[in-house]
Amino acid sequence: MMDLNRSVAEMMARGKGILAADESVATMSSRLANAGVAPTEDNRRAYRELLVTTPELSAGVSGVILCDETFRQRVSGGATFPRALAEAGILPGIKVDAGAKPLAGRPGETVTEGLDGLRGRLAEYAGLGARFAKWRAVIVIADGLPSWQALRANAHALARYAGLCQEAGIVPIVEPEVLMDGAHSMEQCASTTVAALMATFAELQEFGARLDGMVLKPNMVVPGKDSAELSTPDEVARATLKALYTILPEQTGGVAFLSGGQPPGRAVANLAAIRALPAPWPVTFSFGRALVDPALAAWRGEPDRIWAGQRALSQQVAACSAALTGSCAPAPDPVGLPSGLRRVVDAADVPAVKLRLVPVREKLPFRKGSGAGNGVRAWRHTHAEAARQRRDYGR
Ligand code: 5MM
Repeated sequence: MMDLNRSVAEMMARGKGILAADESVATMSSRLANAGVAPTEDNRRAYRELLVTTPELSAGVSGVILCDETFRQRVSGGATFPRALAEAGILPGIKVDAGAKPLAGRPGETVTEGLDGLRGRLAEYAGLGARFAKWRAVIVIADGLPSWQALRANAHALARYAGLCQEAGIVPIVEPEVLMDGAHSMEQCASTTVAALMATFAELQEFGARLDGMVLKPNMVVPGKDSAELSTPDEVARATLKALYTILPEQTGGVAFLSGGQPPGRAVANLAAIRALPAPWPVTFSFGRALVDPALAAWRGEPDRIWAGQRALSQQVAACSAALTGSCAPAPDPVGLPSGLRRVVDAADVPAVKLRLVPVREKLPFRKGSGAGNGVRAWRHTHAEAARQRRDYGR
C-alpha cells in the first residue's frame, strides 16, 4: 500500500500543482460542444490525451485528476492514461464522487453522492494506479443558503470518503467548493467558506481522518460573479488566508486551490498573491478551467492543432508554477509549536505575519442548529464565537 505522506509530498512538490481534468462525461461533452467539437467518447479521449502528453508537463504538474471514463482509456501509444501519467513522472488521480444531487428537503441545495460501493471502487482504482482521489461538494450562496443541513450532509460525505481513501492508501483531495455563482459579497463568501471548512474539519476529526494524509481543495474568497464588488489579488489573498487560518489545523497535508470559473489570468494572479503570504501548510493549485480552457479553445478538435492546445496548456502551467515560486515569502516553520496549539491570524495581521497561538478545542467551535430556522444563524453565531475565542486567547 502506498504511503500517504509520500504521496502528499509528491503532490505538493515545490513549484508544481494539480491539473483537474476530471470533468464528468456530461460536463466534458458540453464543454466540447461549446468549443465546436463533437462530444463523442473518442473526442473526450483525444482531448485528455492532448493534455496528459503535453511535453514537459511534469515540470509544473505533480498530478492529474481524471474521471472514470478516462482512467480506463488508452493514449495512442497503447498505455492506459494512469500508466502514461506515471511514465511521465505525474501522479494519476481519480474523481470518485458520483456528482452533486438534489438534497431532499433543502430546495436549491445538493449533496454529493457516491459512497455506496466506494471501498471496492477504491481498491480497483488503486490497482489501476491511482495515487490520489477527489470528491467535490458544492455549496451555494443564495438567499438563506447555504443551510446548516447542506453543510453538514456534504461534510459528512467528505469525511467518510476521506477515511475510505486513506484505508486504501489513496490520498483524498477534499473539496468543499463554495460556488462563485451569484451576486454575493466577498464577505458572504468569506463567512460561508469558514462555515463550510468548519463543518468539513469537524466531520474529518469526528471520523478520524488523518489530516497530514489529505489535501484540501478550497475555493478562494472572492465576490460572486454577478457582484459589482471589485477585489484585488492582495485582498483576495488576505481574505482567503484569514478564512483558512481560522479553521485549518497546521498538520493539514496541503492546500490546493480550485479556480472556480475565474478568468485564468485572475486565478493565477490571486494564486500568486496567496502564495506570497506565509502559510503553515504547503500551498498550490488544483485548477481545472483556468488551466485547460485556453487549451481547448486553441485545439478546436483539429488533429493538426494539438500543438496549439499543448502550447496553451504549457503557458498556463508555467504561469501557475511561477505564481508558486515567484516572490513568495518563506512559510513560517511549524515545527516547534507546543502540541495542542494551532496558529490563528487576524486579517489585519496577515501582512505583518503576527501569528498567535490558541489552544485547540477538543471539537471545533460550532453548534448544531436547534432545528428552528435553516441553521445559517447557528453557524454565523459560532463564527462570532470563534472570533471571540481568538480574541480571548490572543491576548
Ligand atoms: C474539472 O471539473 C471538475 C469536475 O466537474 P464535474 O464533475 O461537475 O464535471 C471539478 O470538480 C473541478 O475539479 C473543480 O470544480 C475545480 O475546477 P476549477 O475549474 O474550479 O478549477
